[in-house]
Amino acid sequence: MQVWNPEYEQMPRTALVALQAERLQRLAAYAYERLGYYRERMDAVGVRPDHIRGLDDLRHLPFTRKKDFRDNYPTGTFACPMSEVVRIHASSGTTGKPTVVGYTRNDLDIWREVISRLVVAAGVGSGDVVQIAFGYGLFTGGFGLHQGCERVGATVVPASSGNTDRQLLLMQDLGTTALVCTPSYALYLGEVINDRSLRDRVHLRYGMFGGEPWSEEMRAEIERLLGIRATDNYGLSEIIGPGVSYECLVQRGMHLAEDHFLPEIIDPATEVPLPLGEVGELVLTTLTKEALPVIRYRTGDLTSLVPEPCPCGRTHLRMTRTRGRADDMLIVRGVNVFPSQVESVLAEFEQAKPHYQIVVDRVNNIDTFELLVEASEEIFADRMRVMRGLHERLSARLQSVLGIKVDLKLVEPRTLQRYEGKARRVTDNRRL
Ligand code: DLL
Repeated sequence: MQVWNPEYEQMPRTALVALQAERLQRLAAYAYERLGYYRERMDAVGVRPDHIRGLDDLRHLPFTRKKDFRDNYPTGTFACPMSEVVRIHASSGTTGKPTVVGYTRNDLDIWREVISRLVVAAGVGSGDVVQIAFGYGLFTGGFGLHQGCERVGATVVPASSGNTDRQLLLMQDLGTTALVCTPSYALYLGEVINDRSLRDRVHLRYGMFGGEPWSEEMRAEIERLLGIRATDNYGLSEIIGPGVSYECLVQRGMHLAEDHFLPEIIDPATEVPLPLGEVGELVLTTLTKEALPVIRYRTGDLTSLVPEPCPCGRTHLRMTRTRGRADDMLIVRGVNVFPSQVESVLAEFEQAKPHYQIVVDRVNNIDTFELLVEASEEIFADRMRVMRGLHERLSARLQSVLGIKVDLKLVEPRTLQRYEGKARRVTDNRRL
């Protein structure tokens, strides 16, 4: 298995920890000096940069939240003058203004470096034709993957998102070997390729996916439909974009680029750091960023860090698939429900497809949870009895896993919406 930068990706843990500690010290001083909101918070608890001597001192530093980006909109979070910022990206906030992020030339070099690691870890390199179907623009997906793919010497096709017919044309005519997009879009492309009997005309071998939560079952379906090896890749705009963590071909968790991003897992309620291996909220500190240094950013993403070393030889810790953000969680009749639970249940039923839509509402003060699921072609045709059987078994299983009664509707194949970018499977009509 290829490794892009063995010196750093396979650095012995003791040396890595020493490097992180040194970089953390430098970061604390840099942020204290340049960003008023860190200085105020550190002063408020009596912490000075020279108190930060090792990784154990991280817990003395303040947390950063999404709200800090809103309060300092658009560029009050930048630690250097605009003349040193060479790139801007933004993520569309769920409410109101976008989160604006900036990069110096050095930051772009770091980004290119971590994406190169991601690409090589996924099995892709010089000789591959990589079709990037993430949006190019303010979203970090398109440009983020682009620069690393070029760096490793792959041929990049910057297709951007959408226009499925054109994606398929390019894929066939240019001999695309690796696909980059959200897992939702990969699933859709897989369906279309099979429906149109194009499998013999596309030559995909690898997929580098990310940007949204997906399940192991969905990976299996995408790999089957497209005949590829697919890796999961995690990142967020506030930290750098894609490239924060990436899977190798062992496909058991995503290696965090720990020389640049320092992870912690905390209990989201108490904010207390949890021991290695436990599930909690991922908190990230950037160790080398110049334009937008971030200390202890509360990602809202729930995951755990894997203590065991990876057979691939990389020494950087792996994080497990995120179950989604803490704020994806729906509270329905007082019960906590994650859309990812629905997806795992659907995967147990061969006759149900992984396409679903959840509609939550409140009728006469009672929460309703409607779930639309596509049934497979075979059973939809005219086999009412089989459909009824599936409906009964799936309803019962959902109720036992989710702990609430689900109003299940099986719908015709290919009638629910498909997504070119990140999927939006939940509509919450309650005015809470
Ligand atoms: O989605 C960056 C990215 C682009 C990552 C392309 C990977 C590939 P944002 O738009 O700021 O940035 O959204 C970040 O998306 O906090 C997670 O909740 C979710 N997310 C991203 N990747 C994954 C993943 C990009 N592999 C937010 N699994 C994060 C689960 C993911 N959730």
